[in-house]
Amino acid sequence: AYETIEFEITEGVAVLTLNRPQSLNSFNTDMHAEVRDALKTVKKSAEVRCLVLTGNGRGFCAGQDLSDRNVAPGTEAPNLGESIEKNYSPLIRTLMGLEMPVICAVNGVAAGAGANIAFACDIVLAAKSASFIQAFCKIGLVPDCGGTWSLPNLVGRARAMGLAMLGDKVKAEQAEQWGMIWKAVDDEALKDEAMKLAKHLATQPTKGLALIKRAINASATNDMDAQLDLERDLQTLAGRTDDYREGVAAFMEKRQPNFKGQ
Ligand code: T3D
Repeated sequence: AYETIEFEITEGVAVLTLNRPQSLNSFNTDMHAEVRDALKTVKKSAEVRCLVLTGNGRGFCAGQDLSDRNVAPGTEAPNLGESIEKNYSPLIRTLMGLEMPVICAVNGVAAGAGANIAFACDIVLAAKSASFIQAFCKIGLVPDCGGTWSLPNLVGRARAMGLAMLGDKVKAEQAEQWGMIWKAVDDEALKDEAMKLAKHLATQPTKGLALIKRAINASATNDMDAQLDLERDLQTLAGRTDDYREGVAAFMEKRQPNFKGQ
């Protein structure tokens, strides 16, 4: 059993809940290891067709646990690059590479790496009381977990620069208005809405959704010409799936499709 997270799989949906509420679910090495392990299960499982990431308590995730970084004057600085390389970047690569939709249900404050982990997910729902903070600048650091890539893509350079340099708190509804997230929802409705969406997505053509994710993510760095080529290649793959066959057959027969995720 896990100690720093909760993890369960029901009806094709894996739910990974960060569970160190006393420190607003900040990451220590144990939590990194347990998240890594759970995501390995998600990746391997034939049953899972959607992942939900959320947190327990009043925070979603406050980034790195800073009590592990409080070094005495005169002693050697921690090697943060190593920590990024070993823990944070692989987590982002895994979430963005998972061949299924990843929903982030942001239940409370998402600060530092916590905010940028949310932005690496495919669909972000946030409780109206939740907020996003690029806290890095306040302790002399640089946004990580892909924030310097995802933020300008989401909100444009001017807002990305302001958010990263000032570390202002962006409330969920403003995050929705700015296009940082999919939707802000009432606090009490967050879990239900996230699960409803996840269960729906888990019945959809998973391979097709995974290809959509690849295309949209690649668009941030591709030009139109490269993107047209990529769409051709991905459509070739999509066109060979059983779910595409089923989708067309169901349309022609005027019935609901029964997608298997294959
Ligand atoms: O180091 C590396 O490996 C490199 C990678 C870095 C990635 C990063 O994420 S760096 C950025 C680290 N995160 C932060 O700088 C955010 C720190 N937290 C905050 O600024 C505030 O806690 C919040 C704005 C998120 C929330 O504020 P508030 O007032 O709602 O709550 P609070 O009272 O500050 O926090 C509640 C408790 O959680 C408190 O503990 P206590 O006093 O009740 O015992 C607080 O110390 C603890 N907590 C919150 N964030 C962290 C934390 N403890 C350790 N590490 C944290 N990041």
